[in-house]
Amino acid sequence: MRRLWSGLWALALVLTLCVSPPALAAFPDVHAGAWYASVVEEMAAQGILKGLPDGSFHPEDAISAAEFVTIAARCAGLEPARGQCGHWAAGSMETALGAGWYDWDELPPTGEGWDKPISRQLAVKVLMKALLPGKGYDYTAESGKIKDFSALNGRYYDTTLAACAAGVVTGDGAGNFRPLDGLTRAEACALFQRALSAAGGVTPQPPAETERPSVPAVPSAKGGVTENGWLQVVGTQLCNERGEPVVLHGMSSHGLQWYGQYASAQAMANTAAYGANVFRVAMYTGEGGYLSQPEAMTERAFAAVDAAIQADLYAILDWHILSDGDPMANVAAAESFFAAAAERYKDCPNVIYEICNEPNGNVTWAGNVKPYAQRLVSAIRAQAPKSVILIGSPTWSQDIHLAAADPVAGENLMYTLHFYAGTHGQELRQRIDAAMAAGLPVFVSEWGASRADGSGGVFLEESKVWLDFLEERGVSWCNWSLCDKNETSAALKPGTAPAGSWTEDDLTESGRFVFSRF
Ligand code: DCB
Repeated sequence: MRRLWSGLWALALVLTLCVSPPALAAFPDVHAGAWYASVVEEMAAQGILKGLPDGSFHPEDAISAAEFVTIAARCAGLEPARGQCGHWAAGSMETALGAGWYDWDELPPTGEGWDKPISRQLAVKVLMKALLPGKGYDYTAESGKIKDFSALNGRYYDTTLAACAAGVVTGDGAGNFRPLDGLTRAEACALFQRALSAAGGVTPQPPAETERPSVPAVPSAKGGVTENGWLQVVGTQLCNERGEPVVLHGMSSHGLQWYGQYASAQAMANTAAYGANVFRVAMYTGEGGYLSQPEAMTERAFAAVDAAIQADLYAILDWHILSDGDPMANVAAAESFFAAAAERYKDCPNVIYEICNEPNGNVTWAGNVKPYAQRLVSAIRAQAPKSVILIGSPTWSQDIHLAAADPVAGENLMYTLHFYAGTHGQELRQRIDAAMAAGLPVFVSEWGASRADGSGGVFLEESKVWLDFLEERGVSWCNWSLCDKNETSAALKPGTAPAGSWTEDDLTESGRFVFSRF
């Protein structure tokens, strides 16, 4: 009942925003002596607030994320979009997300968390992006004003400190911001009022431009998901929704359990700015990965996929077996992971499933990898009938000749070939030609400019021969890896900040070469 009531309240509040009814007297549940009485009354007088039909205001209830974002959207004059889920706030939420007021992982577009109290740090971010974008501040001066600054997540520094500088955020009586707590409807009104007045009134602002990294932008000739839509495999060629050949180029993450910070929306936007249109999310199974912490790794992998989606990239979700060489060893875990992934992303054209990175050791195609692939293809197909699925092969995904002789039944299946330019050459290239001639669709979901152990070299001459070869054949690829580890296959120099944009100076020899080939 209470939920219904607060939902109605939200609707009434939102629907009456920005209209100009006659000034209202204070709400019966707003007492004249309350600290927020004048703020609420003034906002009511401006027509920004109106009570429920019974005239009440519920000032001490926590404001939900959907309510807060919707009010901000209306104050900023943003047109609600069509809205994909059935929630009453879906239209405003979609527009606000598109305008960059918050990220997918903060408030997922599925509606999850929208009716929960919004945190103060997120509320202030939304408010600042909506009404005072680009507002400056002095870091030392403003951070010194917040007693519990250390409790603030770094991604909210900018907006929180700018809000302090603008006088929008004043802290509680003790000088604390309490970033993770919620805020009441009364407090939210106070925030909106101060931000509106700092912004010069209720004049709608143009939507803030989504932040773009300041790396030299090489527009992709191949296009992202917006341009290409659902992928399909026609013969041996990867094609877009219209059936035109498409080639994907991009980076693979390193192990998410170690270098997850380079699988952020910013990191992906940085590669997209250089022309990448795909990102591979390498979720190790062993070595401290999924098998030892399934929930945490699932969350990280999904967050990375969401970040790729946000950057308009195709996202390869990679079950990164390595020390566990036989995929059958953990087939039940793989089925449950991919069933959950396919359920979550079944309507999403971005996602490509890579079911076993590199089978190795004592495994055969017929005895281990193919039966595994058949089980995983069924598990994924139960949810996602047409998404592209990538299948590995024995010897670290080099034995595509075995797959070509005995392929898995099904549509939109491709087979991975992995190479390292310092180790593998002509022989493997011939294998690709033979496999494709036999009708096998090939995808190079991982290659490195180093030796096969990730170090040595770099072998740029050999890499160039390889990439030219793939280009002539329209074969897609991802490079190992987007991280700052001190190894030659890493694309970033040690210490490169994951949160900012990157210049040529941040890239390693391998990184410069690879990024130039997107
Ligand atoms: C693959 C793996 C990938 C591995 C790279 C480079 O393994 F898919 O996970 O990455 O190729 O070896 C490396 C990282 C290191 C990390 C290590 C263990 O770069 O930082 O310490 O994983 O997690 C291959 C590929 C081919 C061959 C051998 C391996 N091969 N291998 O042809 O012999 O031994 O991992």
